[in-house]
Amino acid sequence: MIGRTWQRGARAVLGMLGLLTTGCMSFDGLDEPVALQANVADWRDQVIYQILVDRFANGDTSNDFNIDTTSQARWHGGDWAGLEAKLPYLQELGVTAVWISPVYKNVDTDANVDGYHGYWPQDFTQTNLHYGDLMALRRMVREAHERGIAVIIDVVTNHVGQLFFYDINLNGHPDESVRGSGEQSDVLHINEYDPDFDPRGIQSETSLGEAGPAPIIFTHDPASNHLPPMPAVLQRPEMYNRRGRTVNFEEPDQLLHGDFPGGLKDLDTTRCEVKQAMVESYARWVELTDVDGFRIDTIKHVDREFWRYFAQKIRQRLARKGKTNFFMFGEAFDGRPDLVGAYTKSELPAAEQLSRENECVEDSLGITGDQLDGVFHFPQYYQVIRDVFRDGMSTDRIETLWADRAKHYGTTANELGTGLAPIKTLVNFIDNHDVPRFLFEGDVDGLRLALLFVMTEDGLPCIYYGTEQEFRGGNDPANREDLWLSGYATTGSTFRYTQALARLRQRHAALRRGDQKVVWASNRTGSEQDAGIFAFERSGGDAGSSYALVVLNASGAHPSSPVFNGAPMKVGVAPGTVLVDVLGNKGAPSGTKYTVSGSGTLVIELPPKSGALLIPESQK
Ligand SMILES: [Ca+2]
Ligand SMILES: [Ca+2]
Ligand SMILES: [Ca+2]
Repeated sequence: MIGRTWQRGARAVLGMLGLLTTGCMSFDGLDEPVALQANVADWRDQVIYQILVDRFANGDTSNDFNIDTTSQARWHGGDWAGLEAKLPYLQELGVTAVWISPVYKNVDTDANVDGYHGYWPQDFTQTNLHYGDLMALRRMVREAHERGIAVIIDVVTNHVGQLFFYDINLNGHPDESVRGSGEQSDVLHINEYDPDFDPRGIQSETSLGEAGPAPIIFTHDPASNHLPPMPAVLQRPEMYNRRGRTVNFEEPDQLLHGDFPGGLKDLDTTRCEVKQAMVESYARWVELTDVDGFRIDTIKHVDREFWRYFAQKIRQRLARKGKTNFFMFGEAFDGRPDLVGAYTKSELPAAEQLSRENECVEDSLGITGDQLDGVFHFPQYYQVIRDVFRDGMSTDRIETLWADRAKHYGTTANELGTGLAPIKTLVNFIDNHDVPRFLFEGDVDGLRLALLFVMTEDGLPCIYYGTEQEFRGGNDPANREDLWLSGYATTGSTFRYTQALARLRQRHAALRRGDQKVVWASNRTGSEQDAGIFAFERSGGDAGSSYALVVLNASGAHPSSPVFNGAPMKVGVAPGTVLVDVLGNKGAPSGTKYTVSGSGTLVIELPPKSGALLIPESQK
């Protein structure tokens, strides 16, 4: 029954699209492209909202096959039609860009867990039928654009889903084999779907010993969508690293070339065919839908040369077709700013390596050093969102993090990119689908501070769906709640607070485009004077005369002020300037005024865990 439903859906889509590709690397003849255009003038103006499509809104019950809403690890029924219907909700919140789950066809279910998240690619050329067909995706994107909302799709280039096994014992079947007696030798369990890493490649073995590289065998189970990958070039064994499962992420060979735990088969991203297939697949999704950017999964598990090729060839191809200002930002799940920032720097490889990389180039545009336009600010997640706003550590951690930014992140714009240096378009987030939600261990006041911070600092704020509804799920999958459980209420205090911040960010150019300067940070904690205070100004840069001052008290212990040993905070506006708190906090309502003293200092006291957003009265 369930299998038949799936096949009916698959046939319907194939029928609609015309025909299935047969040759390798052929994507032509499938569908009509749409007119591409740049829908975003300046990415710094955007407020991104992250959506797990399966969990956001269910707008079409005809695609609800295999769903089980009683388990967090199963399909729940959300789709693009649902997202389209809820665009007014996002508009009301102040969202200007959505980042959605990967759009292609996924492994449907594996080992009793479903591919509802979209990170288990099977067919890069077709839509995930749980989310809808190509027309539904196009309609949603078009409707979003009409409402001034850009669309970013999630892309995976590191791996495919659990699509083959290593036939280690050469019997043609996927086995779980056990070796050793436990007396003279260790007992060893070997799962042919997910054997441990071997730097030589997974080896086959018989009773006589090793017998050369283990063949890989693709599985055929339409009911769970375990089928050979598409495009067909990915059915060739040499397209994979075939070294088995990563057990030590600190070991570079394993980090880059091991199968991601769960049996996600690692592509050989140094091969021209793989590089070209990924550019072809993902450029095509843009050409079919006019989406505006890529959020790129697991970048630190992919060879660096791949990012040069992928980013440059995507930009060149899309720009030729009218899609400029395309934004590509990556996810390196790591707290080290030097590692994360390295993907945003222009870095030409040594001559020999460059010449090898250029062998994959089929046009006249040779490889340069350019990589991605931005990255998730994971170091900030750990060092600020968690340490300062959730756990109350000293605010000089923020100053330290910011001080080193120019050293770690790219400071020049990529050719044919967003027109902005990556250091200006870091993606600042509080929650995402891979970490426990802030409220799992933090409190609402701390969450508000974090929201104030990411919505006013340099870079792009990214709100994870449900944060505005005060969802508090823990680790994956508990942090992937159904948004419909909230009733999409727009009256909750955190929804309203986020909305107010988004509006203020739109109104005041300083909050989007101004340079950033720390005017107060403290290494004190607990009951010490000025503990928890952090203050920064945004002005200058591309903000004209717009000015903003943000003052936070992250301390939960006591009211605090930016003053230490009698020396108050100095600010960058003229003596006598009247600054207005346009946000309001627990201690003072919106509209409260503060006057800069004759010596350029400002006196302000903030209750525990609260913040103020100060704008000159003349600019209010
Ligand atoms: Ca549905
Ligand atoms: Ca076997
Ligand atoms: Ca890899």
